[in-house]
Amino acid sequence: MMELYEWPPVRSQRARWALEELGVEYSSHLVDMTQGQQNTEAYRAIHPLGVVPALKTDGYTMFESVAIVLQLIDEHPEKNLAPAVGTSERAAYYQWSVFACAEMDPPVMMFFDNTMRPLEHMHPPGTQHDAGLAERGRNDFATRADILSKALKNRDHLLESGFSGADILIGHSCFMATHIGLPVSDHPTLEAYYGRLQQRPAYQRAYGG
Ligand SMILES: N[C@@H](CCC(=O)N[C@@H](CS)C(=O)NCC(=O)O)C(=O)O
Repeated sequence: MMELYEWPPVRSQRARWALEELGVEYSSHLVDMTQGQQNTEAYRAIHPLGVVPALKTDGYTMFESVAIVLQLIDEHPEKNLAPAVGTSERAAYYQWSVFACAEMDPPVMMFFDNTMRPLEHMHPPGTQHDAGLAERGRNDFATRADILSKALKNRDHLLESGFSGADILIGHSCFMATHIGLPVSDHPTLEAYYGRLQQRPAYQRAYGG
């Protein structure tokens, strides 16, 4: 059985949401960040950076939330969560999937690190919140939210062909932004899109509500 290493509600939710969409059976290992479990030798053998998520299967162990989602979806082509390789839809799928980790995560984390992250969990220890960096995170997030809003103007999902793994990845960015106080509501098209994603039963199972 697949084993997911997670500590909700962080980026491990992307993997959980994909597992729920695909109907894959899995077990959950909570890596308690408040107890430093991410830094144990046992967990570092699974994820050398000591962050979540990581996924252990009969055949492989892997980390990186986006890579895990893409791999799981490839293992279940019958669920149609990824367009055919080599098509223009696949190009859009790659683009938005990578956009999630390369362009959405950094400003969201920059904002979180400089507003909500408890001082005792700052890296390196002793670092203080920096209001300038928080503002930069907010502005960079807004720029990217505008780009997504334009892409979603006349469609329900990022791909013309409908819901895909790219929506799981960007949808989690919307969740995280909302969760830490970055206003998705300033971007009505993106907010409506996120609202549609939240209606999905698999989303509700993954995010607990
Ligand atoms: N690029 C990685 C980032 C993973 C990551 O940084 N996860 C955070 C939670 S969102 C974490 O585990 N942080 C542990 C810590 O800050 O000590 C991915 O997308 O999987």
